[in-house]
Amino acid sequence: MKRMLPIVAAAAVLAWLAAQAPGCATSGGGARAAAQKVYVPPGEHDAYYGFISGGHHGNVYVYGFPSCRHITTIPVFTPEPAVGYGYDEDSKAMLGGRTWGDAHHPGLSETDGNYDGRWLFINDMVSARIARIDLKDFKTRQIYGPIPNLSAAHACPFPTPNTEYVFAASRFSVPVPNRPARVEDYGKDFRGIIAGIKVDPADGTMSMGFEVLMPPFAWDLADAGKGPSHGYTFFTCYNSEGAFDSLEIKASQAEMDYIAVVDWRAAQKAVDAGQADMIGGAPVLDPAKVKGVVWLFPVPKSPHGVDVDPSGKYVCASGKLQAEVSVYSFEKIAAAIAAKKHESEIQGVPVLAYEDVFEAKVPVGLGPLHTQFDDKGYAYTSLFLDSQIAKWKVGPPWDVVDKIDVYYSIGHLMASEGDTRNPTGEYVVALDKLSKDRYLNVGPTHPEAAQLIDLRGPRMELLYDFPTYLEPHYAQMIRAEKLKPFTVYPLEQSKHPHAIKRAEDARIERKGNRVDVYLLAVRTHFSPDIVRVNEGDDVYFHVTNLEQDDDIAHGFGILWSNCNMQIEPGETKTMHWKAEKAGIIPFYCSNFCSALHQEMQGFIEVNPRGTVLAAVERAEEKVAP
Ligand code: K7E
Ligand code: CUA
Repeated sequence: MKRMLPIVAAAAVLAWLAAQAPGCATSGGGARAAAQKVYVPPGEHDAYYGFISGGHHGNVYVYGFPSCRHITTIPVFTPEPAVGYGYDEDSKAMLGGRTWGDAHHPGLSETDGNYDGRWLFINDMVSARIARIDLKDFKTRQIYGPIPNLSAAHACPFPTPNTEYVFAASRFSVPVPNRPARVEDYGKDFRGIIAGIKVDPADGTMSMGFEVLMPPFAWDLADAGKGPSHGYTFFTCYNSEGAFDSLEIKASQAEMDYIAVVDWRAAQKAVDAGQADMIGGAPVLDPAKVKGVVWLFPVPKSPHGVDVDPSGKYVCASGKLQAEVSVYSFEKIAAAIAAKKHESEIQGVPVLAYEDVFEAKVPVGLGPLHTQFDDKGYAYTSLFLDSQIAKWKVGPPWDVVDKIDVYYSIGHLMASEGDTRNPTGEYVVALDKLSKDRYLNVGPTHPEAAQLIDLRGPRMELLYDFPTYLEPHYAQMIRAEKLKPFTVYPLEQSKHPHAIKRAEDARIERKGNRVDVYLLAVRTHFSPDIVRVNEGDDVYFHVTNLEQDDDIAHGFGILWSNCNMQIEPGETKTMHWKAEKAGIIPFYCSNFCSALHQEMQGFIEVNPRGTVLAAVERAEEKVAP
């Protein structure tokens, strides 16, 4: 620079400034150009669905991209009174009495390593559960777990390329089986678990596949291999030091922690061959006794994310306390496994040598956490400490080609179809932990922040900022055309045991203290709209919405109670209500459905105990003109 003529230096500065301009969406023409790229005209739809985890809110937020509009929230591990999730009998049973979850990682189902739009899985870390959301109706249809022996399912669910399995691993090791123990006996009595949960290819039903006993490290994140690495799943860990107190110091001592490589086909085979011990109802493989299922290899400095590139050739790990992403070659891993080349063994798990599997180090910057990919051979790594995303070349010379600032302290990032064999390379969304000054002040708890970034040009370009509610971790983005959700539930296909399909079937049945009300909801009345019961009765309202028109949902709310639910067109739901005290209790449609929505109401007449009522009462007996 010193020998440069001043004018050349000035030109260089100007050129540099010009190069920065596309990244600066906050001024003048740049802002206008960016606004056009997120603008979805009224009446038109977004190109992508984004599924963003709700963290300790226990649900999933659905956004449209590129508009960044919040479209809906899917309740998963947390009750949602507006729609009656956790209030009607089926969803209440599914939640099993739990009312919160900590949802970190949405995992879209895949076929051939590409999102297929059938299901979305998501973990509840705290109770080691996995939920399946059906993308035909955006409803949670199964909650599997608590998974036995496993404590804190954080590395979860990360589906395999044909959704053969979803996985879970212990973030906090505990005794296996859990029993009274001294924390000081951590190294001796505590164990981690990696669980492979089978997914039924026809309907997505999850069931226990296998468990593998692991050293008591903090198993952190995972990713499934694809292409050449299909059949293997990779798990990072921290605290290979085995600390059980003051982790911030004691778990950051060692230069290296590990990635575990699980051959899930071999694990299932070993279980099917009877080589597992049943512990807590799960078949558990002990690597000290069963070989050829799991290996470790060293990774620097308390890694967090592990991400397999679209080709399936490279495994990329982010050392939180390192300024680099470490890349490993699957070809080398497979060769070391085949050659049985181990440098040591930890609790029966063979350890491959770092030099035998290592491929490259990419100097991305400070605090790397997670990596996503595009369609042009580039990777994007979130940098928590630098509040940046680094773009780098997957393959020699493994260099960083671009960086962009984000606001602030990014955790995960979501690229369009970024976990598949064919990312679309259009967008990445930064999921930031702190928003600080980006939005109107709403008191000490600020919203989280997210940023939409365009990947289509030579440099990353910030397009838009949007707040999110507590607290996204990971998210996935899928092309909208892959999803074809129902607009109504076809009445003739209803398999609900208490569905009614004709108005004349609406009725009340009484048997002892149990009353079953087969209630019809249709614009703009309930039938029957007078329900007579006795004090002390257990009343089950089976409400069918007989509508077949788009977007005509009815509500069913009972006064002075916690009972409310929403019934969508063609749907039947059951709600239990206890007739505590004689008197009159109104009920009403709680979801605005039509001009006469206010009139959509009824009365429960609670009679004194022992009042004689007909065993069956048909609604039309009263309503008939
Ligand atoms: Cu990085 Cu739970 Cu995937 Cu938060 S995790 S960021
Ligand atoms: Cu039905 Cu409001």
